[in-house]
Amino acid sequence: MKNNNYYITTPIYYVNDQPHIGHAYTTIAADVAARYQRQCGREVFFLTGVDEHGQKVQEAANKRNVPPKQHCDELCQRFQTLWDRLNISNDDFIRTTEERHKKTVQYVLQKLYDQGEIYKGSYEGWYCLPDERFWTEKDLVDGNCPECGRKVQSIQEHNYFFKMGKRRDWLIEHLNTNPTYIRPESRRKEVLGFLKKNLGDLCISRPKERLSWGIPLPFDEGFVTYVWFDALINYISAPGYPFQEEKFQAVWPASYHTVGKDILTTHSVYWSTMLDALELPLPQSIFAHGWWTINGQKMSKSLQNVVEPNQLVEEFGVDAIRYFLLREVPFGLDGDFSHRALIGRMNSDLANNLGNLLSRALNMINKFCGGKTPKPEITGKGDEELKSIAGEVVNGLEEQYERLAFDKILSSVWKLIDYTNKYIVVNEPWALAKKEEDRPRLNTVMYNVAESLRMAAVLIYPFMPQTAKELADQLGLEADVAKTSPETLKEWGGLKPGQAIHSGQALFPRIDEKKAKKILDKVESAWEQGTKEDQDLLTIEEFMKIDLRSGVVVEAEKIKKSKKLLKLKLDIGSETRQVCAGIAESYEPEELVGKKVIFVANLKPAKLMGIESQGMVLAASDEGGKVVLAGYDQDVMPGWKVK
Ligand code: ME8
Repeated sequence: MKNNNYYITTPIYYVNDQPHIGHAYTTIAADVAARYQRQCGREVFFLTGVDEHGQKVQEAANKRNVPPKQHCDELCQRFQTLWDRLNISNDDFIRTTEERHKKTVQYVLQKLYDQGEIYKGSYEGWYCLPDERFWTEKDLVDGNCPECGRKVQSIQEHNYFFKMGKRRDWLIEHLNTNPTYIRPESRRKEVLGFLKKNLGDLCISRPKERLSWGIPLPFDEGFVTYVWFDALINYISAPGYPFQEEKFQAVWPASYHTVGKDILTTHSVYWSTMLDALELPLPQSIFAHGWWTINGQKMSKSLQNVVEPNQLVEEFGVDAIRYFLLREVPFGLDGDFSHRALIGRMNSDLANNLGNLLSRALNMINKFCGGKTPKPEITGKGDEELKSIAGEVVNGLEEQYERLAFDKILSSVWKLIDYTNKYIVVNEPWALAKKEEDRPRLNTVMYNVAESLRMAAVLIYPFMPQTAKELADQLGLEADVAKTSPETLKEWGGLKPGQAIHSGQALFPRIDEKKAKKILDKVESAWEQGTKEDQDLLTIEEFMKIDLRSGVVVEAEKIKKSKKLLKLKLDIGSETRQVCAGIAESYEPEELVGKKVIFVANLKPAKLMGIESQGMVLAASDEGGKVVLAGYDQDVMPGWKVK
């Protein structure tokens, strides 16, 4: 960390679709870190934004039939609205279509071009359209894109390249000498593994005739900038590089780039080498977190409806969602989202352990102590343990935040909350309240409980800002939890005695079985609908299993007793196949001989009217039974693959 500054970023999300729970996850995590650092008194710059150029966005706009900029404006608004709802405290929001960003991208391109770091070359190889990535023959897995498994296209064109490959040894050295550059450790090893292979140069342009929606190269109007080269620069364009030198110098290098594991290579390899070429220092750490599935399934458009972040906030409240996402799964590992687990945690951790503790404590302070936090007098059972648990929580914080170990932080705060509940049970304030001579002890017990709750308010603030403020208000705290450094909690006893409490609503209402059932039933029926819609769709892999071939009819005859079927013999290049086709009402056998058809070659053989059929010919048909064979608009040879 440079001086007292802390600069944290999220990826800038594509505006090709609505924000979903995965986007919310990274953004909430970065928000928690930013809020904690602000509490500690650091100068925080927290950046998020949207990635608006490139093929994906252009295609999404085309699909909606609106100009790309209008599409971006509308989708960008959805992200911003969601971040407001999720209480995201970003200091800036960058859009890659903004002038300030374009100017920086063009500056960087020109600078690297002038330095000889960018050159024009010709590219021949494979291209994955949805991922917008180039691959060499060696990279392909079963002939498909190694990242997404989809089909790649063969491509040949002139383009501009950034000299990335020559920086491979330097980057390996940087990773070896800076073990926390990529976190968690398992991901650093993954990147080192990736770098073992040869590292090529990075194609940083796209010819305008193929893609127009991008930032033009300043030195060649015929090209736009590759979307990843454009997007990564957001991390320096937002803080002002190179036009606002002072502002930029104050925040760069970033303390943390938080990203999902899907985009670790682009950050650790492309971005690091780009920065090196610009002679800028590298960020301190890149953290790649894991992947959320939904009830064990990959997020998809239809399932996404069930866990749409706005709906979740409406149903469960913002803080419960923020808490759940960071408590349920260690940051860095993959996790599975389920409403059942969310309700479970809301009831146990939030309503029972925390919510009940506050309402019990305030009730007793009202009843036994005249509604004011008492002054502690006599020490006794459990005091030392309570203080020592609180000490452990506070002392571990800095290091845990340094590692972004959110689940660990929360579990240790809940250890304090759980122990405070036990402390009440062990000390029985209701019994102490019965005897005047026990009053000094009662005062200590109630003071300690309130002090523990005050600590909890400060500690949970980064995760649950609204709840923390509500907790602090009910306890009657004067200090703003957002500005109370957890450092100050190192000493037990910061709570001022004599403060009036203000009991209010329960922090978290319990979701009883009836309500839980209603929610789960609703989710399940939406879920079934969603998965059904999903099942109706073929993946590209499923489609590719169908072996479609061109075939030529060499023989055709009627089948006795069948009005509809004809028996055909087809030359499909490698062999002759016999098939039965339901086209007898539309075609005479003689007119079929020599016809080129589309043929499904890998269908299980079947017997129709006692005749073996090994495949199927494709045809269109209307409601009235008219059938037209599918064919070609040019001549084809038997056995060609149809795709
Ligand atoms: O990749 N689980 O944008 P993107 C967890 N524009 N996190 C998830 C997730 C899931 N199932 N799905 C998405 C891009 N994410 C580029 C980034 S940065 C210079 C350019 C989160 O809209 C996660 O943070 O595809 C992932 O890295 C990011 O969304 C990808 O967002």
